[in-house]
Amino acid sequence: LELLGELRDGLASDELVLHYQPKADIATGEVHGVEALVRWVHPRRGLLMPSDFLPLADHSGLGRSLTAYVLDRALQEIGDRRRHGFDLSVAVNLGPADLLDLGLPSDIDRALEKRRFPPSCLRLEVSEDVVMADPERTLEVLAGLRAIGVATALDDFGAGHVSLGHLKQLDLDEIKIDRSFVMRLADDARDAAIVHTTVDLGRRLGMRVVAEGVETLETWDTLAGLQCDEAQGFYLSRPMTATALTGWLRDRA
Ligand code: G
Ligand code: G
Ligand code: MN
Ligand code: NA
Repeated sequence: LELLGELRDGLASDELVLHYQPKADIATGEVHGVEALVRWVHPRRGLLMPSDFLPLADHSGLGRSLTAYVLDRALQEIGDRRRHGFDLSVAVNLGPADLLDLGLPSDIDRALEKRRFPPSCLRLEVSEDVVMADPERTLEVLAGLRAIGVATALDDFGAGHVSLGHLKQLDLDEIKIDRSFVMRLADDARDAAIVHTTVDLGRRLGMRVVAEGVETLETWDTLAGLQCDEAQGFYLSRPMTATALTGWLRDRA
C-alpha cells in the first residue's frame, strides 16, 4: 500500500527509467529495433524490476498511466537517437488495462504527434495473456492501432493461451517466441521442433518471427539455419540505458 503511493510519486517525479534491448536481423546482423523495458530507480529501495511493481500498477488502476509514461519517454529517447542518424524503431509493452481501452489508439496517435515520431517506427507488444483477458475488445483495439500505422507484436508466444484461431484473427506483424523454448534450442530436439514450427507458422501467416532469449552463438547459428528473422537476447546485449545504447550502436557500426 505504501509502495502504491510511492509509485504515483515516482511517475510524477521521473523515477522510472527505460532500458533498451537491441534486436538484430539474423541474416544481416543489423540492428534496427530495440525493446523498451521499464525500471524504477527507487530513492530508498534501489533499482526495482518490472516484476516488483507492474502487478501493483495493474491492480491499482495505474497501468494506463504507466504505459503513457513509458511510451512518451521511449518516443523521446529513441526519437533523439533517430535525429542523430540511427535508423531505429522502438517496441513498447502494453499491459492488461491498455487493450481494454478503446481510446488507446487515439492516445497513442497524440503521443506520436507530440514527439513527431513516425508511427511505423513504433511497435506495440502484447502478451498472450493480456490478449486473452478480452479477445473481442483486443481485436477492436488492435484494429485501431493498425489504422494509425503502428506495428504490433505478440510477446512470449508459446507460453500462454492464445489459440491458433485467435492468432489468425489478431493479424499481428510479428511473433516473439518465448525465451523458454529458445534457451534450450541447441540441446533439446523438442524445443527445436517448436521453434522451427513457429518460424514456419509465422512466415506462412505473413508475420516476422523474433526469437527471444538468444544467449549463445550456437543458438544464433541454429536460428539462422531455421531462417528465423530476428534475434534478441544476452548474446547480442543486455538491456541498457539510452546513453549506453548510443555508444553500443556506434561501436558496432
Ligand atoms: O527485463 P525484464 O525484467 O525487464 O522484463 C520483465 C517483464 O516485464 C517482461 O515480460 C516485459 O515484457 C515486462 N515489461 C517491461 N517493461 C514493461 C513496460 O513498460 N510495460 C509493461 N506492461 N510491461 C513491461
Ligand atoms: O517478456 P519480455 O520479453 O518483454 O521480457 C524481457 C525480459 O527478458 C527482460 O527481463 C530481459 O532482461 C529478459 N531477457 C532478455 N534477454 C534475455 C536472455 O537472453 N536470457 C534471459 N534469461 N533473459 C533475457
Ligand atoms: Mn516484450
Ligand atoms: Na517476452
